Amino acid sequence: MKPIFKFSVLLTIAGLLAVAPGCKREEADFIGPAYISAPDGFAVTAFTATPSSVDFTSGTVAFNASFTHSVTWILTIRGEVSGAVYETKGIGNGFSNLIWKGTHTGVIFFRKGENAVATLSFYGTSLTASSTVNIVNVRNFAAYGYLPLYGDFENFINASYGPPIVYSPYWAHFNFPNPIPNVEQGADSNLLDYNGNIVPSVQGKQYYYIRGLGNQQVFVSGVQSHSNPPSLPATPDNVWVNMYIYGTGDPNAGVEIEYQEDDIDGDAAGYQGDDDDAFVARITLDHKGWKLFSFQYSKLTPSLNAAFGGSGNKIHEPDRIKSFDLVLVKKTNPNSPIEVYFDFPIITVGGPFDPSN
Ligand SMILES: [Ca+2]
Ligand SMILES: [Ca+2]
Ligand SMILES: [Ca+2]
Repeated sequence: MKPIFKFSVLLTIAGLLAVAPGCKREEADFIGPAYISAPDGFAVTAFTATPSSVDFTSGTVAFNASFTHSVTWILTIRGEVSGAVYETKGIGNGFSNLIWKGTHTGVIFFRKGENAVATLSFYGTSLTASSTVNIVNVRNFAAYGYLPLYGDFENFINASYGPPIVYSPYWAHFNFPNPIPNVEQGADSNLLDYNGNIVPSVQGKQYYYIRGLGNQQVFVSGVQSHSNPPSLPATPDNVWVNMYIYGTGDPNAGVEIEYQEDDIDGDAAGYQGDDDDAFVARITLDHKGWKLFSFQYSKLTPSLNAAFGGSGNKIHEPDRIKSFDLVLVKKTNPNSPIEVYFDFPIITVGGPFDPSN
C-alpha cells in the first residue's frame, strides 16, 4: 500500500500549503496552476465509467462525474497487473464524457486482459471514488509509426534455434549461429538484473535482452532488425527513432543504435557496411528503470567505423533505411559484464513517439 501512503503525504503537504500563514488569497497574483481544495461537506455524487469493458482497438471509455463543490480533481487510472498509469486533472464540480483512449502518461503500457482502476482524488480530503474497467484489448500503438516486425517481442518463436536463443525471422542475433563467449540474449520477461531486481515488462509481457561480458574490450554483442520499413519521409528533420530501454544505473553499460541506409549513390542494392551510411544514437545506460529514448533522425551522427557504416555518403536519408542494429558496448571497464533490456523500437513521423496522446 506504499503508493497510497505516498499520496497521503502529498495530500497532507498540499493541505499544509493551503493553510500556511502568509498565503494571501489574491488569485490574480497566483502563479502556476490554481489548486482548489475540497471544503468541508464535499462529496462525490456520481462517478461512472462507460463501458466497463473495452476493446481499445475500436472503442474508448467515457467517464462522468459530479461533485457537490467546484474543486481541483485528479483522475488516475492504474493497470492492476502492468502498473501502467494514465493521469489527468481539472477544476470543476464534475465532468462529462471525459474520453480515455487507452493511452498512458507514465512509461509503462496498459496490458491486454487486465483491469484498470480509475480513481478520483482531490486536494484537502482523503475522500476518493473509483471505478474499474476491463481492458479486452489494448490500444494499437504500433499504428503511431513504423514498428519493425516482431518489434514488440511478444511472439518470438522458439523455432529450430531452441533455447536459450529465442528466434524470430526479421531479427538476427549476433551470437547465432556462432556463439559469443559469456553472452546471453533473446526475448524474455521477469528476468533478474545484475542487482537482483526483477526487470518488469514495459509493453506487453516480453522485451529483448542482451547481457554478459563478451570476449572483446568494448563490444559485447548485438541484434539486427532487418524488416525493411515502408516508405518514410526523405526529410530527416521529420523522422524520429524511439525505443524503450531499461537501465540499472551502470555507467559501464552503453548501447549504440545504428540505423542503416541503402545510400542513393551506393554501389549495390541494400545496405553494405563499407559503402553505405549507418547513423548512430549512442546511449549510456546510467538511468534506472525503463525510459523512452527518442532522437530526431537528423541529429544522429555517422558511424565512426569505416567497415560498418562509416563509409557512406554522410547524407541522412531516412527514406532509405533498411535495417538497424542495437550493439551493447562496455564504456569504462572491459572486465565488468553489462546488460540491456529494450522494447518497442518504433520510428515516428512529425514528432517523437507519444503514447499519452
Ligand atoms: Ca513487448
Ligand atoms: Ca547499398
Ligand atoms: Ca546516406
